[in-house]
Amino acid sequence: MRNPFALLVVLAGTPSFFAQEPAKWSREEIEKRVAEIQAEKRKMPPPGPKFPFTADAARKYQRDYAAWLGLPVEWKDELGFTFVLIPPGEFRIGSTKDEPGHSVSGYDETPQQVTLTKPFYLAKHETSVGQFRQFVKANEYRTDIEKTGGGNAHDDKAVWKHRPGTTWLKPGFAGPFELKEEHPVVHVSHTDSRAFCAWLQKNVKTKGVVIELPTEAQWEWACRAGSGERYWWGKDEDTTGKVANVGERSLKKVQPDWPRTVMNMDDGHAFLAPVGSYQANAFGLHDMLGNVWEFCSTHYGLYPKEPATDPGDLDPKRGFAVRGGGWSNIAADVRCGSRNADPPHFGHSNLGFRVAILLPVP
Ligand SMILES: [Ca+2]
Ligand SMILES: [Ca+2]
Repeated sequence: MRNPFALLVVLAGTPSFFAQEPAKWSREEIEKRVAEIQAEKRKMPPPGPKFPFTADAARKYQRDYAAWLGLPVEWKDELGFTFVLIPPGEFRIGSTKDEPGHSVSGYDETPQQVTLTKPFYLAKHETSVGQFRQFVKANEYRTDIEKTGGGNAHDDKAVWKHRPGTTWLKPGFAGPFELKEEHPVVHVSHTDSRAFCAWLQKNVKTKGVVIELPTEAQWEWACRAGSGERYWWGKDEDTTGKVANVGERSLKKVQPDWPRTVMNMDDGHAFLAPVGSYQANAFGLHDMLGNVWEFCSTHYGLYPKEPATDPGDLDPKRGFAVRGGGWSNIAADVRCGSRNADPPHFGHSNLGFRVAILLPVP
């Protein structure tokens, strides 16, 4: 090629080009920049689009907000985590009564107006087995499920129950499955997830930078990426098999006695899929819906009627919120508004977590 830059220009015009190459920032550099931002006199941030907004508006707002902060939209840390900047904003959490699947599992989804005032980084993927392995090695950590002799999984008749011997290394699926480092970690409890975040937090030097699970409100805002519909991709159930790993024909194929309905399509994975196997939402996050349910930092509870700013815990007597549905679930459980809750030491073969970095800016 006569002009070697021509290819770069062509590639740079492709939206996915930069998305595939996270910026070369280290965690130290991110923290250093956060400390600088705190010391600066900041002008007004770019205004957020009015919710609901399109995928294009979400991407533009995310880019503009990152540029305003002088931080990357995406970067990769030493442990192989890619983080994506989620700008702050205002949205409607929950779903309306006429939404098919609304509160189908008995959990409240009454809509509430929510404002998030701070940007944060959210892991582009669910935490993987490989990442969790590094944590276990570094801390000689034993999970809650290892201590209690097993988590919940389906038996060979697909009955969901406590299964002795299942762990994060032996998920116990009732069909052929080979666990890889790229699969999302399961059979980890809320307590284990928090211990993992606390381990990452040890390296943080900048005051106010907190590595945590996302709150339920942060999770749903990030999942929607502007969508006010049932799913981040729109109002219709998936029929392509390309956007989320759910319970569908490939599950029934390897497990003919599966007692529950599956979706009438093929997404190529009966159980866990390697993280990032499906399309990302407009903010660049993979598997927010499907693959595994994800623990949030906050307790489940009824959404208050009044609008809330940076909402936290709801009902401390209830379990911790888990979100997004997973490989065994069907359309109604894998909506942006779907909720569930689990106690702090419980884990199962369809539940993992995703890490957030909370930023004390602007
Ligand atoms: Ca599937
Ligand atoms: Ca998920």
